Amino acid sequence: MLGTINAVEGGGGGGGGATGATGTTGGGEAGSSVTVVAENIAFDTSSISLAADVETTITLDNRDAGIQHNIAIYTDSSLSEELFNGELVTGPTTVDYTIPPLPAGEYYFVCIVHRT
Ligand SMILES: [Cu+2]
Repeated sequence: MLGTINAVEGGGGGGGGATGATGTTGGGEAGSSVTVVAENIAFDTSSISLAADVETTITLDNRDAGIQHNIAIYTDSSLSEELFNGELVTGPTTVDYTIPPLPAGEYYFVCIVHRT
């Protein structure tokens, strides 16, 4: 259960920075909140977009009865540097995680129970 987070500067029309605005095709509009569904030990998406530099909310909809999931955020796919680690919740339930502001860039999210 591994996915990527694109933190993009919101407000549209932000100046193209040194990183270049290569845009993610098919990526949704970045917002201040997003919902991720966990079902059958899998997330319903492998890529989410969040607004950069502001506090955001990720809602986890855990539909797996009796199974614990959460969302943790890391700077790279080796999951060595943790930026956020949400509380584990046992499904079926939903939980809102308040995510601290993330600088624009790419991050990785996982369920720590089901990292692989
Ligand atoms: Cu899990």
